Amino acid sequence: MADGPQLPGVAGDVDEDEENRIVLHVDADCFYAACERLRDPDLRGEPVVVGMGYEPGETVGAVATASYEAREFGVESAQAISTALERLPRRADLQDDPELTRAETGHYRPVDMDHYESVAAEVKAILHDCADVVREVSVDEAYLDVTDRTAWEVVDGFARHVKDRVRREVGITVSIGVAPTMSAAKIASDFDKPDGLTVVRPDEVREFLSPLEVDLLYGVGPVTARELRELGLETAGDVAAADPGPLVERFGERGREIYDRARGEDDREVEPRGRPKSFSRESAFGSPVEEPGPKREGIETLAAAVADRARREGAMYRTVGVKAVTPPYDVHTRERSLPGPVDDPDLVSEIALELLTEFDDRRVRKLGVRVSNLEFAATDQASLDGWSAGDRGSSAGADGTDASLASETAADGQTSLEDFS
Ligand code: TTP
Ligand code: MG
Repeated sequence: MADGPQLPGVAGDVDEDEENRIVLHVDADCFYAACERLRDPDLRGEPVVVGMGYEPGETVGAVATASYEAREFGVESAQAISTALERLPRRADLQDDPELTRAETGHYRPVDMDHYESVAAEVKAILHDCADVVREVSVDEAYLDVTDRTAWEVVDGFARHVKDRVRREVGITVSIGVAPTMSAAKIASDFDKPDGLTVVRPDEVREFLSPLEVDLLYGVGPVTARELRELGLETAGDVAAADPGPLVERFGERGREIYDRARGEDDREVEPRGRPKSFSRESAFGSPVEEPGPKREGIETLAAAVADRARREGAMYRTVGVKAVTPPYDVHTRERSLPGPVDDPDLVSEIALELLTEFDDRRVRKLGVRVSNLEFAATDQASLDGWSAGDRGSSAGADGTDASLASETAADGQTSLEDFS
């Protein structure tokens, strides 16, 4: 009976810190369809399919996404549009077919990335407000490290607050997974979709993963999953309990990774994106505007906001651009480059106004200003990186089924967070 009771955790401080990282994975629910509902409230509660190629005469095309009501009919992302139309005919074709009932039909909408990116920017601004470290992975998906903002005891409330803010301020729902690792958080966000919140505490990770099908593990697509099954490994728990030797033999380094992930081990840190490539801001009019006055005022406000943001980030710019969206939804961009980088808000405004003159007698529904060709003060270049491939943690991504989206945010780095206010 020499010493008093030992304080738990004194020994492995470092390990414990790692174990206790709190990672949120946030993923919007049926994102493109949710965006369509924002501008057309009649679509709420209805089956909605967003995709290409459903207009009469078109034969090729695919589903980008389907609302959860449309998924009930068997419509899903990446499906041929012809299959989707068989399972869920268009509401627009209702009167042509006496056999059809209204309840068997759905609404089809074309993909409009410009609109979805505007909505995504609003969501991401909120996420950046809620966390110091945010990694944007795709247009509707991000990881947040919130270790310094909350604690495991209260993280449910924290995550609910994030969900509430997005719903109130943007009008769409997101699902959130909370876990001590990125891969478990990613799986958790998908666990209870839509509008889900799943918290996996550090001592629950193995138990949480164990019953899941191997397809859900990071880096496992349909082909790998089939091979794992052939080895008798059906669930993450099977993989976790297996001898890693044959896995490494069969799949190489990736085999080790699959094994680690199945055991809940993942030491990747949430790293923010590298330097933004541009700063932009855009704003929509309530209805299309033709008079030059309000258009010029809009451009001046946007130019000031963008220049201010660049200055706060310590960035100089060499190129100034404007965007004008004319009805129905035609996007025009114009830009001009300077001989060298500047930090000059008046010049941004002046150039943007000049570029706008081309649209003086056109109706516009939305305007934007962008500065690009950025140069940052040399001092804090240390964090310059973050364009690694293989970012997408989803098993779908690993098999390339959703390549169409991987580049959405990558194309412009953090630009999109600033868009639209
Ligand atoms: P996801 O987050 O995979 O899908 P989702 O948001 O529509 O639905 P969920 O509720 O299951 O998260 O992808 C985000 C958006 O990316 C999606 O709304 C449309 C687009 N997308 C494609 O264009 N093609 C695809 O194959 C997939 C999977 C998505
Ligand atoms: Mg989503």
